[in-house]
Amino acid sequence: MKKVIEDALNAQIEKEEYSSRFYLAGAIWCETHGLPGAAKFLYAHSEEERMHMLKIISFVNDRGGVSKLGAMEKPRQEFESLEELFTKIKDHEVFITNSINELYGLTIQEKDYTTGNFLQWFISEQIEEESTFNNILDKIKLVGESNISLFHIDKELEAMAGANNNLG
Ligand code: OFO
Repeated sequence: MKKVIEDALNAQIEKEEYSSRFYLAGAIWCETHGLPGAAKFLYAHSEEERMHMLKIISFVNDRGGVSKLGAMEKPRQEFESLEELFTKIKDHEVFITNSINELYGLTIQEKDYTTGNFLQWFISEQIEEESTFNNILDKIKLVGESNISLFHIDKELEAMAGANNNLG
């Protein structure tokens, strides 16, 4: 594996690890603000991000590179509301999509089609994640944040956490 690709994959490993901590911060906020269903959903998503990180680590190591862990920035832990939290999550996923796309572009430029092929899974995953978080955010905006609305959104997120237990 070329050094330039190895470095770019290592940078992505760091972003996925950050994503996992970011969702963990969101889960903690929900759990301490009376939203156990949303917390369950975000804890599960934090695990999912860890799986993304491990997927890349294993690919780098298998292809003759060495995975490197970066210094982690502490994610934000305070949010004004559930809407603000999910807006930040949606923005973060757009950032990750752009990062994966750039990485894919680099593999084309470097004619590393093996890594390009590996990244296809992440490209599809990002389409799915952006759509999931857009839908959740639309729902939160639609119903508002009265106690009864939050109660129902929380139940819905809890059901989604149960349905997404096959973490990929
Ligand atoms: Fe949210 O998909 Fe990885 O970062």
